[in-house]
Amino acid sequence: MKAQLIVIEGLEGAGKSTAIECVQQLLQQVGIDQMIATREPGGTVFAEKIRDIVKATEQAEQLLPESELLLMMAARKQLVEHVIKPALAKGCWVIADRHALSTWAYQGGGRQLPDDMIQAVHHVILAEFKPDFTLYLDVDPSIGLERIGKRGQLDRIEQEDLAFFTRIRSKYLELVHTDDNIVLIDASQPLATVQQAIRAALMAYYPEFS
Ligand code: T5A
Repeated sequence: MKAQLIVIEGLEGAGKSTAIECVQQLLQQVGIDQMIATREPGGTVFAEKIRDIVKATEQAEQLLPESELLLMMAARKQLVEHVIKPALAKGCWVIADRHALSTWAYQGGGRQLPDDMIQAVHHVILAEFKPDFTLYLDVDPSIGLERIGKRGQLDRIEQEDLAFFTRIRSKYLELVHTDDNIVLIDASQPLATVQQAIRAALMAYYPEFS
């Protein structure tokens, strides 16, 4: 079977890190041993530097939404060309913690940048490149923020108000229904139930796994 790009999306605290482990376990169980996990922004030397910039709470000046959009896209371009495409080309599966849907949700929904601006930059950077399958972990922002609040310091984006995250969730929900390759998982449920739902969604999408 051709190597696939599987993306995990969702708000902060939705449980993406845990979901990635769950996907990795299932792939191993069905005999896929060549796989890597990526995160966005990040995953290459330059993309990790961009990650530091966008997450830093100490900002010498306000990072404008348009600049944030371009930084996210620059990080993605580095990752796609230097890591994701080469991995897929040699038959290695890629499990990604966030990808382009995050930009639509955060910079589009959260920052309220117009769709045509995002589409224009997206097209320049990625053209027709897209994930094979996406799991969107849906959680009310208040639950996600409560989960991450327990780990202490919040980064620049995590410090935004509830309305910002509510707009992001609305955008995710709008987009999920426009693409058959995206499956919504109710991530407010107990961890074991979420993991069961993730496995079921993957088995349904990839009948070869059964
Ligand atoms: N961003 C990113 C953009 O604005 N635009 C873009 O284009 C891109 C790509 C990335 C930031 O950049 C933004 C989005 C982000 O703000 P990040 O640190 O990678 O920053 O942030 P997140 O991806 O949101 O990572 P988080 O760690 O915050 O969220 P996760 O990975 O979803 O959460 P996870 O798995 O670490 O879980 C958090 C806690 O909840 C518990 C876990 O055990 C953990 O303690 N938990 C549960 N508890 C109860 N029930 C469940 N079902 C649970 N699931 C998890």
